[in-house]
Amino acid sequence: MNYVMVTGAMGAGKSTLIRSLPERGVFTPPSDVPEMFLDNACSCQGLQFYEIDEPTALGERWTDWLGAANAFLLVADADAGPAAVEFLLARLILVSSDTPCLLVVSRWSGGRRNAWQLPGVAAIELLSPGTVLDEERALAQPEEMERILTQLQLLLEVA
Ligand SMILES: Nc1nc2c(ncn2[C@@H]2O[C@H](COP(=O)(O)OP(=O)(O)O)[C@@H](O)[C@H]2O)c(=O)[nH]1
Ligand SMILES: [Mg+2]
Repeated sequence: MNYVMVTGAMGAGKSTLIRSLPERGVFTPPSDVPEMFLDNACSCQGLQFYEIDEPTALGERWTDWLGAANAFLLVADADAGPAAVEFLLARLILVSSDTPCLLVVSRWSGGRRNAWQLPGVAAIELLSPGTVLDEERALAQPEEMERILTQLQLLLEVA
């Protein structure tokens, strides 16, 4: 089973991304990790997605959950800039340097894509501002989600 840890700063767009996955199924927790309360997790196309926000990922208590990931999906807010993800990225590399990291830059409305080519990032996907459902929630475009899922599967195949 392949586990994808969705992480990033608070408000970056992690929950939006998980909510936008097509055909969301039940999450099966990895074995050999302490039982923890996840506020967002699901399966999709054979992948198990779970959200861990930056402050939690930086702490020691969830280290096993970081180690359980077969891929990291690091969500960054385009407006915050690449420097804002460097600290968390360093932590991911420290815990699991062989685990591929897909960087998804959310709310992308154009700019210098190359600036996001950070060390430790295996691939970058840009996610444009999706559809706003209501004041609290947005939803990404299905074609963009397909693109992200394809890239993830690719990274997992070569890993
Ligand atoms: N317009 C727009 N709003 C977004 C987008 N992604 C997230 N948001 C909004 O930003 C807020 C935080 O997003 P959320 O996915 O909950 O972030 P999380 O803290 O990383 O899980 C929510 O109000 C979302 O509706 C986006 O692509 N476009
Ligand atoms: Mg969230």
